[in-house]
Amino acid sequence: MFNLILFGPPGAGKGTQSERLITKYNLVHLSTGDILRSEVAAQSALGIRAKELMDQGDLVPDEVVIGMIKTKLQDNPTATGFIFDGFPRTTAQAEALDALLRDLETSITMMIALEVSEEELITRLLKRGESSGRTDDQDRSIIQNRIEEYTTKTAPIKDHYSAQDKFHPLEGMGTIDEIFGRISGVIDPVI
Ligand code: B4P
Repeated sequence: MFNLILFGPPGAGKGTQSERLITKYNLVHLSTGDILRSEVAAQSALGIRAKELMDQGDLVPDEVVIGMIKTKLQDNPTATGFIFDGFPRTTAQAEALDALLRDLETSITMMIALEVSEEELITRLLKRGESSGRTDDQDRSIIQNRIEEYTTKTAPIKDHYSAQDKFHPLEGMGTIDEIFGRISGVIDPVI
């Protein structure tokens, strides 16, 4: 199996690049942001609880997202690989993911981290907020909080995968095509 973590701050291009990568490499896309937003839309108990946190730009509790990922892994027993987009976002989530994959007798192949300046992140997210209807993309202070959550709770995960020799930082500025080319350049020799 080929299991990729696409990593980066909010607005780095994880969702955008994942859409292309799943087609090129025939992978199953697991985006915790998308799964949470579908729970919110369905007004499930989980969605109602998550909405308040997401609207403020705070992370949803670890046990909630770990449970979601576990279910999705079980739902896809014949997958040839997964793209994890927006997960893991804490060290506890990274440790849980390692254990879940171990149970399936597989592991993370690599983590690709998209590096983008804070100014560009804010510009991209505010632009998406004009059309997406996403509350968390429309307010500069909420975007700042999401970046702060990333810096304090998510960025340290780099060390977890660096220690396993799986961490690949990449320039995330440029056109979507240019960045896709850079990502493919890291994956193609391995897959
Ligand atoms: P996510 O849905 O993961 O939100 P995101 O980080 O904003 O998405 P992404 O980074 O994929 O956006 P993209 O760059 O593609 O999370 C939302 C919320 O859900 C979190 O704040 C949290 O509350 C919760 N959550 C999710 N996962 C969680 C977890 N594991 N644990 C706890 N809580 C969790 O797109 C951004 C914009 O940039 C788009 O408009 C795109 O068109 C544009 N763009 C992309 N690439 C570009 C480029 N090269 N140039 C110009 N624009 C570009």
